[in-house]
Amino acid sequence: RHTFWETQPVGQFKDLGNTSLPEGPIEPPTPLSEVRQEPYNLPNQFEWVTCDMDSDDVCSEVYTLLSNNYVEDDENLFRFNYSKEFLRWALRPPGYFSSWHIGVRVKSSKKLVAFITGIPARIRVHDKIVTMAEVNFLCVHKKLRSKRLAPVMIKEVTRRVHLENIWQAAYTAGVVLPTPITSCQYWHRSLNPKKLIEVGFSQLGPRMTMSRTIKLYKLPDSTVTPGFRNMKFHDVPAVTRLIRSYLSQFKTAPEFDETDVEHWLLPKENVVDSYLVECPETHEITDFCSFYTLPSSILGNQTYPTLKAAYSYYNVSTKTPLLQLMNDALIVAKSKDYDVFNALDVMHNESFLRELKFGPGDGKLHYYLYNYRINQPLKPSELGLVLL
Ligand code: YNC
Ligand code: MG
Repeated sequence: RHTFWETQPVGQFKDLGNTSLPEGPIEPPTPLSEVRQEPYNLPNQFEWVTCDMDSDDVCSEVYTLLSNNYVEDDENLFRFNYSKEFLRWALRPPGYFSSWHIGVRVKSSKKLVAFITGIPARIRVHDKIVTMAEVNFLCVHKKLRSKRLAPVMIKEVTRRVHLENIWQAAYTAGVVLPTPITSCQYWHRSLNPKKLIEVGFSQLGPRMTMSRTIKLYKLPDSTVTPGFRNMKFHDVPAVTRLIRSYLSQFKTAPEFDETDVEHWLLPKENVVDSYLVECPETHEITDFCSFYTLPSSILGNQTYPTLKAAYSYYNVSTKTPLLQLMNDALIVAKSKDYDVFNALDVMHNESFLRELKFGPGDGKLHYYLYNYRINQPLKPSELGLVLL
């Protein structure tokens, strides 16, 4: 059934529940000299390119490909619209490789028609810290679908990852492939219910009027937690300690150092927002919350071109109850004019979703590891990893 994925070193459906297989790499690394030196073959009209995301022109081409051809919801009402600044942030973390930013162009016109990326990351799986590639932004132009280009793209990124002596990867997808380590659900908290209903993102509940709905989702104008403020550069060491200690409780989570925290969590306008709670008496940093900005294009709506969405990222509560911390996150997102706040049911998120009036989305987000077997699937709450 999965003619490509059945050939790959990933957990296979037939092995589900077979506890005799050892946890860890499925295949051992091969000597670097045995890694294929030439790119995989593409159909003759196409060529591989490495996309230099420093270049404004290349970044714009990637932006345009994705904004017209990347992920849509099941009903094709919305399509992710990652901004150029977001793509630059997502693709250039500490230690990134330009060679993992892979494009396919039409030879004759040079038009960019496909894309796939990897970035390096250290991810702990149970007690083992594994250097991996996080693979994302796999996209084939709508006119070139179902021609088996995706397997070639995946093999080519794999080859380039291997050339850096890295043998594992992590990725998420909306589709079911062999074999998820966990399957998560998105939850949505309306901030601008009138617009969300008008564009078809949500529906008026039974026996609800628009004005009752607006009242239901109303939020205060300012945050309630004393000492709640924006994260600053000088907070990087304290936030790193806080987040490292918090993530250590999950069965799978990134292993962040200060350079990672500076890159991934220091606020970047319209890309990532981070807040923390500094105890007014002791000046200790006790809690942290963050979200990233990922708008969606609203397909075929004359009034509203985009939905402004915040996505819950990493949150840490040690003193402020998580519910109160996330309520403050909703308040800042609302004051910054986001339409909706989204969160997966990972980490401790289930403890606030219903109470803060998030509703379950349709469709799932499946998490995968490449060339790494785990003995038992995780519960979403055992996962401490959020990919973009
Ligand atoms: C997907 N999302 O099952 P089988 S997520 C992985 N991830 O193979 P074709 C996918 N595989 O089942 P199309 C996949 N979607 O026969 C499909 N596949 O074994 C598999 N959509 O290829 C599929 N972006 O070229 C099948 O399909 C084979 O033309 C079929 O292209 C697929 O970024 C796609 O949703 C997704 O642009 C490119 O539909 C296209 O349909 C598209 O005939 C809209 O492909 C955008 C979209 C996906 C977002 C993402 C994560 C990707 C992870 C890829 C796997 C990485 C593995 C690790 C590599 C490094 C390893 C090291 C070390
Ligand atoms: Mg194809």
